[in-house]
Amino acid sequence: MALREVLQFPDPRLKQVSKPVEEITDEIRELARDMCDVMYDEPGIGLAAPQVGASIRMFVIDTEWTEEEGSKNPTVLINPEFIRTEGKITWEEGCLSVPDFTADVERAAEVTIKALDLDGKEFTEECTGLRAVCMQHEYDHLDGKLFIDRISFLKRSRYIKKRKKQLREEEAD
Ligand code: K1U
Ligand code: ZN
Repeated sequence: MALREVLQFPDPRLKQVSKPVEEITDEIRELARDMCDVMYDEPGIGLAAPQVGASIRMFVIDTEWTEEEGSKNPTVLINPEFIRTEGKITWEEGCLSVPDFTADVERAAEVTIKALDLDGKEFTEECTGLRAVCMQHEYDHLDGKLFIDRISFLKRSRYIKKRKKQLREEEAD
């Protein structure tokens, strides 16, 4: 089965604020499955619905899986909300929608997040380290924000210039 395409910066759809999921239908369940397939195929440790062109508040995350280990344990979060954030941590982030770039980003070091699962059941999770960072990164996608919106003006401008050149060269090929 064909995988859904991951939208790339500067696609304007990545800047939209996503809408809450009103009802967990079969279509939503299928989208969540497709998003997991894309996340493991890329590979990534998270993926938000807007990255595959669906402007709804849902993301998937699996910070444990590695190609070598092979055991997949994705968490699907629908209509997520942070109910606690504490401390500060700096992590070098990347993004499947921001090709060929990583940068240090400061985030909360510990978070508690509340969300619905695919059965519509509410759950909370407390996390730290990479998982906390990834939760915040994916949540940002739901608000139309990318990690490059959280770095200095100079670093962002340099990346945008490099990306525009890359796109011009791709077009010329
Ligand atoms: O949102 C995304 O595009 C996924 C992104 C999530 C993320 C990475 C790093 C810090 C915060 C959030 C990625 O997964 S980029 C790829 C990546 O980091 C990775 C891929 C394979 C193994 C380990 C990491
Ligand atoms: Zn991302």
